[in-house]
Amino acid sequence: MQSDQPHVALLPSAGMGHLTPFLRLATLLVRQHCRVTLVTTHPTVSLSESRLVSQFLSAFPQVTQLPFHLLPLDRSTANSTDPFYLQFETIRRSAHLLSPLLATLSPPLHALISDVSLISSVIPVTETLHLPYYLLFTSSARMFAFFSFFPTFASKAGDDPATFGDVKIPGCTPITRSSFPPSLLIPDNLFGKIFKDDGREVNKLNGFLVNTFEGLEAETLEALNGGKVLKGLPSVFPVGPFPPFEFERGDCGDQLKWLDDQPAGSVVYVSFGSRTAMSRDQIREVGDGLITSGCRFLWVVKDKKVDKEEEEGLDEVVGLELMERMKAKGLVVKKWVDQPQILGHSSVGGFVSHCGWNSVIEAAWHGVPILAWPQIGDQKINAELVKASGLGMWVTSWGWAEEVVVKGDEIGERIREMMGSELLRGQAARIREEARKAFGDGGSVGITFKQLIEEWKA
Ligand code: BUP
Repeated sequence: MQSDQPHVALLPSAGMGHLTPFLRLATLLVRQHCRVTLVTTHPTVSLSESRLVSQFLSAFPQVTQLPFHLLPLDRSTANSTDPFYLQFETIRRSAHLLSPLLATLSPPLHALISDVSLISSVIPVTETLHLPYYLLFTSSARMFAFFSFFPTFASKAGDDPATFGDVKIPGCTPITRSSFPPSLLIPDNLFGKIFKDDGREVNKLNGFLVNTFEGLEAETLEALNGGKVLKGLPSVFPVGPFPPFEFERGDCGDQLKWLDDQPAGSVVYVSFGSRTAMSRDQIREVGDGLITSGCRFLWVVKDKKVDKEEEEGLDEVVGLELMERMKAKGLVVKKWVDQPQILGHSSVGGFVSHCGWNSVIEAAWHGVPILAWPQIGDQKINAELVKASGLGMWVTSWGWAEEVVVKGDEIGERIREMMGSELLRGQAARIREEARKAFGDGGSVGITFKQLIEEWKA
């Protein structure tokens, strides 16, 4: 470790979609010879989170772990049933405990990088410690523009979700009300409250790191850094694409072996991320759709929001008869898979995805076209971008998970369309090239990290 390199603490919040990019960022910082402290919250919501933290810490013994034991949350005072949003709130209400923990670190910190849902609770900590404060925004730059503009937009609409219309963010393609995260349209919802409280404070931070790159989000990055979205907004650093790293590798031998036996580009990979609890009816329509498509497929089934609650097997969740019918062309699993390795396999030619941002970046990294099917949260805003960038297609009429059950025939038809599209394949390949160029020697990732490190050392 070079003694003049900065010491940076990372504070992720909850869920694999947040933890994964934090650990990828930590890896990149270690590679840049930074000293890294990882704040690990206890307890975590899911088993996958604790497993990934252990894998990371074993791979990087030079990283300091700072355990952060959370205070119990009185749930009657937090208006949500979502275990991940409740965890955000638990961390927020425990944040004051961080000051003494961070103050004892040696050598002293040069910066703290936290997750998005923690901003207004972490500001008092960084102010007390006179610590530069950065955010790793774990979604797209487009979603970040929406997040930073939202308080201005909402206050003009009298802070009443019933009156919210489409939002025209200066310099960005407009976002329709139907793409807003549904929780923002529920009055007094916990997520909406955090979103607005944090959004109001963005100008107090030192900067924002986003796992994106010019080749994917040039227009929005220009609007953000050109002062169009919000006057006085601190710099937005496009530090992506974050590639997947060795420490994340999971046991996926069975799936890779199966993929090895399939022709190049013939398999559609289907996953709706780590937080989607799909209904039984919809799961069965997806199964029918996969059969109807005539394509080979690898499908990750999930019917609970949190992995600890996944008790039933595939035969119960999908149904024996459907499982039998799917055997000829597909592999169906109900467990954590190594998605980056699957997407990187030459037999995978398309991805039916919920458009969680990490999944989008992983598809871009491997040049795999996406059929977007957003389920919750920021995913429609990401899906708009997937479509606009050419990385994939999106059937907007499919709606949010809880709104409608999409029929198998239609799913099958759209999968066939994506898998047969030369145009999408070409566009995804071009985006892959852009992603590799950004990450490669002399690319924007290295330049941006250099800039950040100089800023931290100053
Ligand atoms: Br499920 C699953 N294996 O089986 P997103 C997910 N992943 O490697 P999300 C696996 O988890 P939010 C599995 O590669 C990605 O890195 C996947 O993050 C990995 O969506 C990560 O794509 C999931 O951002 O989170 O989980 O819905 O909505 O918070 O972004």
